Amino acid sequence: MIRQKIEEIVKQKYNKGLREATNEEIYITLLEIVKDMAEAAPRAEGKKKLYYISAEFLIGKLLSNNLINLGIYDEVSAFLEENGKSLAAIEEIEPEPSLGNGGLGRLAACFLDSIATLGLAGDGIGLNYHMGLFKQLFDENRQKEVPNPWIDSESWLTDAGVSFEVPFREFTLKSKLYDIDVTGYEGVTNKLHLFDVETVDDSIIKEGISFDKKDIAHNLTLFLYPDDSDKAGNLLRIYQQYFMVSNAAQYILKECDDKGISLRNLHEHVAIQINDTHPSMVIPELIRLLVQRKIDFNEAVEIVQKTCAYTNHTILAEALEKWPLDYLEQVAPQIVPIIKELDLRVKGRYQDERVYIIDKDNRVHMAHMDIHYGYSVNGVAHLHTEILKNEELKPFYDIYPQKFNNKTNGITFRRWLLHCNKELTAMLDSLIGPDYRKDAGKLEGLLGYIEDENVLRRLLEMKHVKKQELASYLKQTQGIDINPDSIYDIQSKRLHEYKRQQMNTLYVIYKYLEIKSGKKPARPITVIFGAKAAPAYIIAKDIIHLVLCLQQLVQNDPDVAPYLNVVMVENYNVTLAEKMMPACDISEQISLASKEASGTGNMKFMLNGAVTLGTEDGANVEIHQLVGDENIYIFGKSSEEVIAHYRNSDYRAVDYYIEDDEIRRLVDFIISPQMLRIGDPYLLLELHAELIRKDWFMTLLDVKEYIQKKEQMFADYENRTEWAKKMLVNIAKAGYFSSDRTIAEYNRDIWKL
Ligand code: C3B
Repeated sequence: MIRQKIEEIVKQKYNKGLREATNEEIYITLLEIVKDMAEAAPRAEGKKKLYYISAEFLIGKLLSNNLINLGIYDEVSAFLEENGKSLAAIEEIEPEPSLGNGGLGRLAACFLDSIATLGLAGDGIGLNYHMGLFKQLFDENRQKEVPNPWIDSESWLTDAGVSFEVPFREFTLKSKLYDIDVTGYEGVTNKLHLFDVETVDDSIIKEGISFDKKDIAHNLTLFLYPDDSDKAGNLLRIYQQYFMVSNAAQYILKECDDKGISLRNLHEHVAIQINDTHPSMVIPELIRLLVQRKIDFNEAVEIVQKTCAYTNHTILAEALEKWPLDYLEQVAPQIVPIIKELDLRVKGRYQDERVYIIDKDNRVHMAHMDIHYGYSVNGVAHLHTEILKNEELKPFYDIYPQKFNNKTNGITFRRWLLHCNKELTAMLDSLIGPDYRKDAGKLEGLLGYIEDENVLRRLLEMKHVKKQELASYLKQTQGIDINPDSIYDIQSKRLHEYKRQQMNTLYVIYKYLEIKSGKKPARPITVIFGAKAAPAYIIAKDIIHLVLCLQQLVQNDPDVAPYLNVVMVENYNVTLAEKMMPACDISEQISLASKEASGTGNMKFMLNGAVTLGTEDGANVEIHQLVGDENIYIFGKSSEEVIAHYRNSDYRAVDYYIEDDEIRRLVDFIISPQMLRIGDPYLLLELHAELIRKDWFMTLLDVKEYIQKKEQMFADYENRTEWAKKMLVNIAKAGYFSSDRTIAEYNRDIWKL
């Protein structure tokens, strides 16, 4: 049936046989078929529906995933092959939608997949950024940002024919809605709603990714997270957020109207999940719209409170948004009196100024509004939620203990196993049967093979195949050479000081100097980085500069290059992650304990048989519990110790630098003559000073233990059978991290769909 359909469409559209059609033409054909099938798939039934509002949906390419979820991947792939075509090559044609930045956005995408897979009614709501976050280029060992256009004339977007008016202080903008179908694995089809403005105009983009930040009608949906280092940038972000939530609220109410739902019973029919604080203004906006519809203010507040739930993804203060009240006034004055009234009610009830919504500097704490006026607050891993309850949000936990709950993150196994690792999937199918695909806990069946030499050998072979694939992909797409017989040690995630890519570079320096002094490793090592730095985050960009300079140094040193390679992949994104996760031997999860809310890359690596080198942070803690001491490498100070250092302000990086010759040797290498010759002295000196004077995320506190653990790991790697057992346990225990489990818990405890 599907074969016939492909041939028919190719014939009708291009007047060609399949053999003669180009990959582009086949891609467009498949796009059309998948869209039709998604449209025809069943819809979720039920009285209540979830709306997941998020500034980011890092969905990745959709073709393969949709083919898998619709159950036609194998057939399409075989049919194309019979006709001399490769589905893998056709997948390359698809541009990756660039609608997210990091873990939070990818989580939202995994969640949509699981919601639809579980047959639940739940749509995503966000914005349709034409140029995405940005595309990362490297130039003179520096990150350069350029626009990342991803919307072709043929795309997964469908004009939904829906439009709302969004009132701002100085003008009104009319929205236009585009939808993307989200079809679950043997599940239902839900929607991702992406709001846009028709007036957006990419010709206003000047050099790099700069543009006139005040030209709202033309710039509103150009970029995700436009530079907010000045006031105009802050205002633009508020414009985007208000546009997103006003459209969301209007859309939700419209769907209720269409279904004949009385708004007084909204919470019985609707759950709204606020993904981090970017969508927090949905609370006052919804209250405003309900009051407009003649619902009494008190009742409107109560309705909204029973409908909205908030997820916290970070304890980093700079990421918890606090908008100056007068900025909100300048953008959307209509919600300001509502926020003030909500704040007054809080102030009337509680004396503790830490729980106020509007602080004494007239800044609006978005998270505080979410907690007071929502019914659920969740963290994203056990440790993170405990820190929220006992430290960061303690005053709120004291007031509302019943609102707090944990939902440890998860990942969709369709994309992060079935799609990205066909070899491992086939192996699992043959060993434990296919049930784990819908019931991830079944992966534990693999444990029965831990003494089976044949299985262990196949696991090592699988890993080698994926390493070769990554090597040839990087060669083809970026001209990078890596040795598939080396150990792949990978750190891929947003670039941030708390994630401590800089600590990894200190290891690279250590290893470089070791090799220079004649101590060669048992096997070559390839340290791979993938990371974008926020354009205005100076130190993060300095760290990228350092990595790229080290890359140049190592690769051009004939004494070292045969044993050590350093590679920073350009423009790390979902597509690259899909190649890197399965190829990884050592998964770097080395954040400063307490700072990584969860991490989800750690789960993807584990599921694909990498062994974690990590701190007791975020979901690493749960990985550790699941796999046991033997199958993970844990180092570093505990979150309690770290929190105590912050509390007592007693961490002084400079002391470690002065008192420890080894640490000083590594840190000073950053500004050694050879490095200053390669890099920009100003940037390297700036980073060097930062590490000694501030080191806000305590690199020097953990670096020695880190180096030691990593050396231990490389030694253990040489016992290939024992290493394969570690791989096997990691895969077998990864079932807990299926986002199907996470979503089932959200539904059980929060949404109750
Ligand atoms: C991230 C956190 O940094 C990760 O620990 C977490 O796993 C994910 O969210 C998903 O929960 N995060 C992010 O990507 N962007 C933010 N602004 C805040 C948190």
